[in-house]
Amino acid sequence: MTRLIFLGPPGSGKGTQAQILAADLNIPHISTGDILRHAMQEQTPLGIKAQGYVNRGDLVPDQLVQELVEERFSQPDVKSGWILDGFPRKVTQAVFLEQLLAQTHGGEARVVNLDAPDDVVVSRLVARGRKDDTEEVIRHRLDVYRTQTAPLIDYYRDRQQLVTVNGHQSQEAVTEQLRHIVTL
Ligand code: B4P
Repeated sequence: MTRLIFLGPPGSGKGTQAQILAADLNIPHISTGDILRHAMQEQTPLGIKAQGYVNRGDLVPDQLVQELVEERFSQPDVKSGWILDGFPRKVTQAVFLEQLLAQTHGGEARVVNLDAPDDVVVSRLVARGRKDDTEEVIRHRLDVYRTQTAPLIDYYRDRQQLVTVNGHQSQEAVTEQLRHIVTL
């Protein structure tokens, strides 16, 4: 069964690759960013609480994101596997996820660390042009990534769950490598 977590700086290709692979494998693609943006668009209580953080490029408080992940993992489709994209983003979230998985689906996830240099991710995101894709907000998201999310690389390496893939290649080349990894 495929259980994958995508780590990496904003713009490294997490969402892009997670979507392709999940469709290939016919398993859910769970993107906390997509769920938060949908909630913001619908102006649900979660969306209203999250919007300031997302638009500034700050992490949304753990409790809000953890509740939405817990709710998503209570749905039956996750029993056949899943790809998590954008969660966990902090060690506290990783500890939460470990406990949640122990209670529900058991088994460990593999963690794909998609890596790409800052100048590459900035130009990709500026070209995409989402509301939080202005150069100033992107630079802030990169700082947040370095201070809060990058420690997860060592966290998962120590647990022997980590595989690193160079995200600075064509989309097709990255997909090819990931397809290889999921068949191992
Ligand atoms: P996310 O939605 O996770 O956004 P992201 O990190 O910017 O990356 P994304 O996955 O969308 O982009 P990708 O690299 O695929 O997070 C947004 C915000 O939500 C956060 O800032 C935070 O506020 C909040 N949030 C989410 N999860 C949270 C959590 N767990 N805790 C707290 N807050 C949370 O693609 C980018 C662009 O690059 C695309 O245009 C794509 O076409 C292009 N691209 C991809 N691969 C390419 C390649 N190989 N070559 C050329 N271009 C490529």
